[in-house]
Amino acid sequence: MSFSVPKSHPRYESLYYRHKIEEGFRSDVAAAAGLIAHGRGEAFDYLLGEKSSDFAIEAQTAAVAALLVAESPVISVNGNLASLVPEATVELAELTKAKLEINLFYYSDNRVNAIYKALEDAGAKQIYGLPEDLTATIPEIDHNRRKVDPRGILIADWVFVPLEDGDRTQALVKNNKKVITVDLNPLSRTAQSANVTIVNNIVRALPEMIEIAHNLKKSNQDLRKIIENYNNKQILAQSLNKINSNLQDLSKTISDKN
Ligand code: PTJ
Repeated sequence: MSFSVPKSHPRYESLYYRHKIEEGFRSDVAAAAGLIAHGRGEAFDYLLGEKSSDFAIEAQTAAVAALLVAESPVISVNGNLASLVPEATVELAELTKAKLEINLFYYSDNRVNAIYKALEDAGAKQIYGLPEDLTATIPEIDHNRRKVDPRGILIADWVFVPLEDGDRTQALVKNNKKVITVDLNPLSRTAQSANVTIVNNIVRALPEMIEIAHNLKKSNQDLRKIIENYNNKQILAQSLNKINSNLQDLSKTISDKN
């Protein structure tokens, strides 16, 4: 199914990414529930003004600094991520020397293989988490996501889990791992329990993180200081304030029209 919406359409970008997630669903990359998750993300993005806010850029900078200083960073790939931004995911992994591991909530061998192909087509050279490699477990997780690759998430110090369900983030934190997430819903359990929460749309966050990685690698900034000075609770509070102020501005605009 080709995408035929003209670029002049006022909601072009939103429709384009809807199409990507739909395509992902048709090719087994995204789960059916991934479509629902995407819609929820869209609703929060609307409330956030569909822009990268300062608090998102700050979290993205801390996240990239963490991936660059990590001893064994891993980017965990699910169906939504692989449908929406496979190339940017692979590029960020290369820049930060993070491993790519497929890890699914709605597990099936078919979906793992479809995501493997999407990442390979996007240029990935090494991909962890194939069905035969899931020989280790994260004990605190009581669903499919407990099965991990012993060379990847099991031994990671920093794990990047974009667009994630809540249980696993909490379990990873309990297992002494530091967790970075991208989640447009600042109230989700993942957003609340991660060490670095990027409240932004993944389609903006990843390209911006790639740019940040290039800049940080060129600069002589102290990356550990960036991480030390980062306060995730403040970032979450700022994101809620942003939603609040956007709503107040919108309601004022509407009432001023009367
Ligand atoms: O591919 P699988 O089987 O691993 O399943 C993936 C999904 C996303 C279906 C699964 O992890 C899930 O059910 O996740 P949740 O609990 O719906 O959480 C996903 C979170 O991502 C929600 O809080 C959404 O608001 C958020 N989200 C959705 N789309 C975006 C997003 N955040 C940032 N950018 C988006 N484009």
